[in-house]
Amino acid sequence: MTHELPPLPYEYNALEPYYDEETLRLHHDKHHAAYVAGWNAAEDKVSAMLKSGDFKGAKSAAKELAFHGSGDILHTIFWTNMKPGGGGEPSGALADAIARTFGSFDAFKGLFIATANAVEGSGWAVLAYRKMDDGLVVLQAEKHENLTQWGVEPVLVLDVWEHAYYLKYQNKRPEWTKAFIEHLVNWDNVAERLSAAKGK
Ligand code: MN3
Repeated sequence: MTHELPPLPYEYNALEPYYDEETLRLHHDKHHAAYVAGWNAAEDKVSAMLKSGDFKGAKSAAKELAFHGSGDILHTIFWTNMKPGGGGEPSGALADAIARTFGSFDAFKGLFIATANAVEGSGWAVLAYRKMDDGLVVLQAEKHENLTQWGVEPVLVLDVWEHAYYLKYQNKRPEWTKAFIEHLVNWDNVAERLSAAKGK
């Protein structure tokens, strides 16, 4: 799949004076575009590895998928999270969920801004929905990813912490991962999870 830079849902000067035209132009046309290009390049690398059977580049490709893919996903959400004449307070179900989780809108706002201000280096503050328990949570993302893609629903996970395999496999993680994929995966469960995540 080729990823494309989504157009802004408003003019470049539409968020003035709070977000200036020059910054928005650079941010969207240069920075966001670079993440889209990086994501496509990383996927090309993966395709090449799958064709050749040479997986030496797997680690760097995974890092680039996480970084550039998350960069595209977060910016795509970010542009639509803003509008001319925005601000104020939410209403309806969102307001209810925020009040239920954080106590009040003002309390949420305090937490969200403090979280954003305290990001170490480059990153984001994120209000996220957690499907598992129908929960809301405020998080930081260092860089864009560390090391996930926002918006994904895990359907197959493999624990490679040593606690997951050390007693049996000691330091031989590749034996553990091989055993997992060849002998342990419940693909019916993975299929069910995928179907549930798709909502059908
Ligand atoms: Mn940015």
